[in-house]
Amino acid sequence: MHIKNKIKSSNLAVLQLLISIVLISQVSAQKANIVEEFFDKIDTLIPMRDGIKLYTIIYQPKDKSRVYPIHMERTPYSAGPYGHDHYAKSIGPNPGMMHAGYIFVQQDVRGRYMSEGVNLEVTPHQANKLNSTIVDESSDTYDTIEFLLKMLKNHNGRVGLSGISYPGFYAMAALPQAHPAIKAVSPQAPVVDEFIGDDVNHNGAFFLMDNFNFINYFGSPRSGPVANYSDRLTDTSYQDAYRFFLELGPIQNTQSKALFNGKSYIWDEYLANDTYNNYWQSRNMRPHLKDIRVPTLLVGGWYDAEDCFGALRAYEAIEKQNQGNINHLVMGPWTHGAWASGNWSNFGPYQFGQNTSTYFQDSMETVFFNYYLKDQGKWGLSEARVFETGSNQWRSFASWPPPALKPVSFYLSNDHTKSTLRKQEPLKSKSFRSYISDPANPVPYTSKVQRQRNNQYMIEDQRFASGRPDVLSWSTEWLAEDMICSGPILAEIYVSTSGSDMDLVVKVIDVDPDSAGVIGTGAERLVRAEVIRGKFRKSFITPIPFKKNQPELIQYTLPDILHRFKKGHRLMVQIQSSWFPLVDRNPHKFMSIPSAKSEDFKKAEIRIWADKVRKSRLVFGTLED
Ligand code: PG9
Repeated sequence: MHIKNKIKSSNLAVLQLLISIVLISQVSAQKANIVEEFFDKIDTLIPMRDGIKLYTIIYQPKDKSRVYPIHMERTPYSAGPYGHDHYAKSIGPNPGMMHAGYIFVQQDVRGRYMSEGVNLEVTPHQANKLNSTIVDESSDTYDTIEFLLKMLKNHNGRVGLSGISYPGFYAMAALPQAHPAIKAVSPQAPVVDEFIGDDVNHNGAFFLMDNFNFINYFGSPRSGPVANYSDRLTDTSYQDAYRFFLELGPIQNTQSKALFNGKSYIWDEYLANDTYNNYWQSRNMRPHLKDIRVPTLLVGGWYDAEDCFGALRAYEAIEKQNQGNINHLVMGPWTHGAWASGNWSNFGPYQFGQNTSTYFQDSMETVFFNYYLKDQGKWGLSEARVFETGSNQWRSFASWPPPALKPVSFYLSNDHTKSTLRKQEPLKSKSFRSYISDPANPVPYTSKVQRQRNNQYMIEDQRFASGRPDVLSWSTEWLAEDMICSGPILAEIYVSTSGSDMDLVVKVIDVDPDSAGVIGTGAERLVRAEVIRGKFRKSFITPIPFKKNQPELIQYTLPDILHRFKKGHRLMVQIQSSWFPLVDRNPHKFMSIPSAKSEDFKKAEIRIWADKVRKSRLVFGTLED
């Protein structure tokens, strides 16, 4: 008893000591809050033209002896911390910019967190704003800037915007009908078209796991402005995503009482819109990226599982629809938003030999904004600054894709005992390879048993898949020379199915040497992969069924690469018809998949044709060294 008390009292002393250490460190942490030291914070509500007020946080430099440009980020993920006394720990797109002399503005977009109004999924741009009730992200940005320019004293009249992913979309959406004070915009991994290549669907195939997890968090309803949303829509404490989604069954089961149960209007919209109808077309920003006079810096990651498409295709749309404007593309060895991290020197087995994220921040992002918003420094970035994977080096190009690209076709060939990938056209008059695609046993997208998406799936060794009977491989001989492939990859694959619908997944792989005395791992590293839902092969708007066992061409584009297949490696192509649970399962029956029932999901025999008549091939843009 006595000893126990002694222990208790000594524990108490330790506890008191710990509490005082925590308190002291909190006080010094508060003091050390660099943002609070150098900035004054104002929280305000800014009225839009339709009367809706958007919650806006302004960090103004305490030093009022000079004027500053405004850098703004508009976000659906909270502009907070909220309240005059609550300061963010860091502000601005990167640490260097925080100290470079800017007024930083963070805003909750319409209908999110502390802003009033209704949030729309990737708000459609309204080209004709006939009256003040017609609003969009461009008009909300415009009205915010008008207000800020009048309200703030120490600005220089110039505004820049940036953001990553959804905030990247909001930055990009400020470009059409832009406020004249906007002088520089950097959309980073912007969401550009959610049916064709970003987030929600790729070529009409529904990205089940990511959408489910995203909406579980983002889809929480609110009845008005909130500093915090209540809990997630459902408890997803599973550990094995593959098993969870397989056991879940058809996607309509996500609406069960235990799961979403109609609580997220966005999820309802995803399921209700399963063709490229007006809902998705109105959310395609590409047609609106014209008449742009503002310098733009598009940023994306080769390993971005969410919006690699968006960065590439937004750059392309601006380039094609505007003459003589300043438009740059930066593509690095990054996952979604990794360029904003403190250190990105390696990814999985790849060592980049430099910190690629701070390189971007310090020599591109900050320089871009300083130049266009403050006339400071020099801006000499080439049109496209792109990281070459496979050799780990940055390269500069006068345009993207590089002007000197030479198209080279690699044909799938079954002419020899081994299935090969050859520059020669196939010779056989009738040849195919086939597999059974079974919705009860879909091909996993990763070898890892994980709850969340395995971020490394985009560079994962595909040997876990190539051993399966429902995954087919073709590969070149060991390369005698380095081969540099660049730009988008065109896939033209002749398929037939015993069902009336099918998915096609084409994977481009770099095979490490493992033979002929060369030391290597034999790894089949994914370089690029993409899916298309077969019924959209002719039109994303009007799907059409397959005729049983009748060969047909599926032609589609895989997102760009800049990859060096080194001498001694092989180029490999793998084909499969499921990629689970990244993509929901195809029932192999022509129908609206969100209304499919368990009994609709059937096995199908898929044939991949490779002969004189049906020349299945991949076309790469190749570059001289
Ligand atoms: N990629 C995310 C997203 C944007 C828009 C819709 C759905 C998802 C994001 O990271 O913001």
